[in-house]
Amino acid sequence: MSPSLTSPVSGVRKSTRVVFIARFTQCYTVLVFFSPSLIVHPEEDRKYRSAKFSKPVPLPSVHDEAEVDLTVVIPAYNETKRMPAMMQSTLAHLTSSACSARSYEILIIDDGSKDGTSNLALDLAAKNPKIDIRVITLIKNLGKGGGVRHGMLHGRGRRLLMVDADGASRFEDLELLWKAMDKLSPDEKQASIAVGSRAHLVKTEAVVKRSILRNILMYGLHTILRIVGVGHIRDTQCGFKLFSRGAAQQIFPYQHLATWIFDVEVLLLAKQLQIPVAEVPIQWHEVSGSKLNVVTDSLQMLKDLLILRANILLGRWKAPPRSKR
Ligand SMILES: Nc1nc2c(ncn2[C@@H]2O[C@H](COP(=O)(O)OP(=O)(O)OP(=O)(O)O)[C@@H](O)[C@H]2O)c(=O)[nH]1
Ligand SMILES: *[C@@H]1O[C@H](CO)[C@@H](O)[C@H](O)[C@H]1NC(C)=O
Ligand SMILES: [Mg+2]
Repeated sequence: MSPSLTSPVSGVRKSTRVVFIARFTQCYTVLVFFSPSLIVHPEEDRKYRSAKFSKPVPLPSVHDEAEVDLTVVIPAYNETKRMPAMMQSTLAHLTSSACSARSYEILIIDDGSKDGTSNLALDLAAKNPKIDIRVITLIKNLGKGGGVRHGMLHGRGRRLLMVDADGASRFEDLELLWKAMDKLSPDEKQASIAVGSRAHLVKTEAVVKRSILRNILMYGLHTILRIVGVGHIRDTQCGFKLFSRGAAQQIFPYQHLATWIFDVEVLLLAKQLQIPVAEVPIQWHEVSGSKLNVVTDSLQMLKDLLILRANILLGRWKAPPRSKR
């Protein structure tokens, strides 16, 4: 073939390639600009108060050896109204015969509340001096994901449970998650996860009673989640999830999102690390006073899902496999 025939073609190819690279670089720059970097907490955040210590003392790390069987991580933002009842049922179960063989601690992470949530939590700690209730007061409000992550990184439990402060889940259902995790692996050093699921409630009163808008958004979210890659989990957003210490060590240091979508990131990291996840149907009832703003939080969620998907596709966000550390 004569060069005069081939050169224009390769010239076109070259210029489209240049345009593509330029576009890609632009998109990449925009992504980097909008992506949050790993959360770094100020010194004050890495301390706790309790019935024993009214002055803040340093928190231990999840990378230390476990000291208790269970850590209960409660993210709380403006929760003075809803937390007392939730704590009552939590303590009732933990002090019942079902848990008598289990040592535990409770971490309440007050995410920069404006309503005295920390004081309420400290009162609860003072009233229950035999129970290890630790109150962590974050200086700045980060979002639920930031609160949960912080608790998970500073728990001493062989297993760590995250649970909402509103009491929407039935705390006794911890036993269902516990048994499901026993089946995956009784060894806390092995990474395993058991998540509560409300999928079986979708056609029942508990969910139908929610506003139409919330239900439409729920179905929309599920469609997007399938695209994002967590279609294998039927209910990603349930606020009742149990992690083995091994799983918490491998996942939470690498969690970027502090907002509502953090559950999806955590489950994607688990999938990438091939950590087994059991989904367990649990009881749930809607509690009024939700902190979720349907309109603004939905837009934020959509934005976070795009950021999450793009960062994972490009390999910017990942957790190193255990063997490589
Ligand atoms: N750390 C932290 N926790 C928050 C924030 N907003 C809400 N939470 C906590 O997240 C949990 C769930 O919040 P809810 O307001 O119950 O959310 P919801 O709308 O009921 O959502 P569902 O329970 O999934 O239906 C509670 O423990 C809140 O205190 C926040 O800004 N920071
Ligand atoms: C938290 O409480 C403060 C003060 O009462 C209020 O200004 C703020 O809007 C509350 N935030 C939420 C999400 O309820
Ligand atoms: Mg709730």
